[in-house]
Amino acid sequence: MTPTARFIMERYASLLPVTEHTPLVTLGEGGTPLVRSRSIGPELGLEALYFKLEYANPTGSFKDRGMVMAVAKAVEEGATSLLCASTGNTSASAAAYAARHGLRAYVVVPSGRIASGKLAQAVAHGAEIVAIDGSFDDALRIAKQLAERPGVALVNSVNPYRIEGQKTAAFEVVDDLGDAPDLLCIPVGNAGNITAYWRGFVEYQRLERASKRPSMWGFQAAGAAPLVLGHPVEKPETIATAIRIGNPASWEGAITARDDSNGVIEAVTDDEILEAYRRLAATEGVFCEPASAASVAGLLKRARAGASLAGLTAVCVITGHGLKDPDTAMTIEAVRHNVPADLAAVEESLGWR
Ligand code: AN7
Repeated sequence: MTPTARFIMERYASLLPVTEHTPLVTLGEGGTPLVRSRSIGPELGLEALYFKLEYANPTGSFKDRGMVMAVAKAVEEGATSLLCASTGNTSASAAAYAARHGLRAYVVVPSGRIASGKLAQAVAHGAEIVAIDGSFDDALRIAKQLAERPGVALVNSVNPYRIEGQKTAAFEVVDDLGDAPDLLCIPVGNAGNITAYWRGFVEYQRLERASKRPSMWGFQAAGAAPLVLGHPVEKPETIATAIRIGNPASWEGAITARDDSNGVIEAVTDDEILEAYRRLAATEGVFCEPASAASVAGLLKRARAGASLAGLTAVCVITGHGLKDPDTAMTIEAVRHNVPADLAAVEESLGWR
């Protein structure tokens, strides 16, 4: 036996669609840290604020939890290829697991709208990449049609195994805290993740591993907020390219999570996202991608609007790593350029002389 019990297919096998015929697939996903906030939580008067660092998964985003389950079932069912539409992270994850299991990966992405780190991953793992002149929603529509070919497994979150694998993040939160938190703040794009967390919390309460379920606070980017508006958005636009989605596949799941949990789904502007993004990096040591910062931006916004947080325990899901999107990080002018290679010049540039 290898010491892999923290990996989700082993740790939560009895709560997943794992049979004796399901291969154990792992690149080390799951078991991600739940790190306590030192700055934002105390400022907001929360009893405790935690960041669930899903960027600590093997390809740098939460997608690996669902992907490992989808790939295991695809292999079990004899698929030879994986296929997905993606704003970037799903394709990076699919490409990695496909490479590991000798499958082809086909990914359809919106041209020019994928953060460079994510595209680099898909390229490195040898995926077949098609960049369309259209949105993620166009890409998903086309991918669903392509997936009718035999031997091809569609691994977007319309694949039910994706949601099953992803729900294990909620299990881990409860296992780490000893009970469910009061609030779960999460960015929402295609809405698979909020659907999955809710399922996980509901199942854990049913199993009496949690005494309660959290209120689900989902946050969309203001330029891509169909769930807030109540109708699809034709031309979604946001700096948070991961959640630049106008017609979420798991629409119903998100609404159920919101309503059954007495929660909210609200919009945050790009400026609010960037403020939270910078604050997380500069005061918490948490470097995430812009979409992930939407969870914290939303919490800050609701606090400013007067939401009463005193005495509550909240978890913000940090879905993807900051290194995915170096271009956004580098919009902060921080490097002192063209400094001569001598001590005095470096001291001078630092203001030490
Ligand atoms: C970092 O990779 O949709 O609401 O194709 O990459 O479950 O879609 C990514 C979504 C949040 C939103 N944070 O999650 C894709 C893709 C990050 C993401 C989301 C995504 P869902």
